[in-house]
Amino acid sequence: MNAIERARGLLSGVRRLVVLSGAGLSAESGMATFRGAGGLWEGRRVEEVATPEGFQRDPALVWEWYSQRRGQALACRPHPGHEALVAWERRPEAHLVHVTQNVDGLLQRAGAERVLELHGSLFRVKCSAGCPGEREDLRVPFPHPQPCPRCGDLLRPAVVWFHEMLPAGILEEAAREIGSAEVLLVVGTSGVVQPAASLADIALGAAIPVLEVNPEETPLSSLADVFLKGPAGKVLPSLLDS
Ligand code: BJW
Repeated sequence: MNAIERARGLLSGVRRLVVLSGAGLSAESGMATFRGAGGLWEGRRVEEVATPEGFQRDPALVWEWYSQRRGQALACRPHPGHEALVAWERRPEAHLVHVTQNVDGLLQRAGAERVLELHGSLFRVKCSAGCPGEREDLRVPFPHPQPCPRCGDLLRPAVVWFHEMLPAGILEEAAREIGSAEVLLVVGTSGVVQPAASLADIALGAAIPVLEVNPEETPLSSLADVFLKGPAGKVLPSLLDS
């Protein structure tokens, strides 16, 4: 039996599926991943654009970067991998939850309904001084600097930068969903950024089958029940279409 047949066997009869995704899920739509050749971090100091300190130092530079990323995301379209996930989610009696590190909104644009955005969204803004609440903002380019209507401090993208906590309660919710899943499907993440990377440990520790889709091996590949080597846009339709 080959890997795809074994994976399909593990999915057979399953209702509760959690999909833990990363930048690789959006790669075939045209979004750059972060790490590796041609990645967003190549030739760039992460601290400049993806830390609270970087934003304090140069908010205009950071906003410019996120305006470009918004524009890029809006120009992309979901691909057959997203569509296969959403078709599975729409099966009668299916309970599929997406736990995604992606901030590009592509899963939602494909029609996904239950999406936990661990690292926030390119399309929301919040107060950099911590006033509660976030609001949707789809403008490209983003006209900056914009003051928080409550306190006058600067608005910032509602994404999670390094050294920041994830949105309140989201990690616990993701952990609960994974703990009660019948299968965990991990797609397109290098698995190096914490705490998202550790979520797969919950499934491994509870003997919940873990399937991984990625063209490259990751630290999870040798631990997963089935490693499906290949791009999401090809592997997911053949894994999930019945
Ligand atoms: C394909 C494909 C195709 C290609 N099909 N696949 C413990 C130890 C050490 C450090 C830490 C630790 N705990 C916390 C830290 C610090 C830090 C961290 O993890 N650092 C590591 C890098 C070492 N974590 C944090 O700071 C987190 N906060 C936190 O822990 O708070 C507690 C705390 C408070 C105070 C002090 C200290 C701690 C927050 C992390 C936030 C991450 N934010 C970013 C930016 C979001 C906004 C934006 O988009 O600009 O999130 S960084 C970036 O990495 C982004 C991603 O969501 C995240 C993960 O990357 P992802 O998605 O895996 O992408 P890649 O590029 O790495 O991988 C792509 C994969 O796709 C590859 O495997 C390809 O092969 C594959 N692929 N084509 C399928 N077609």
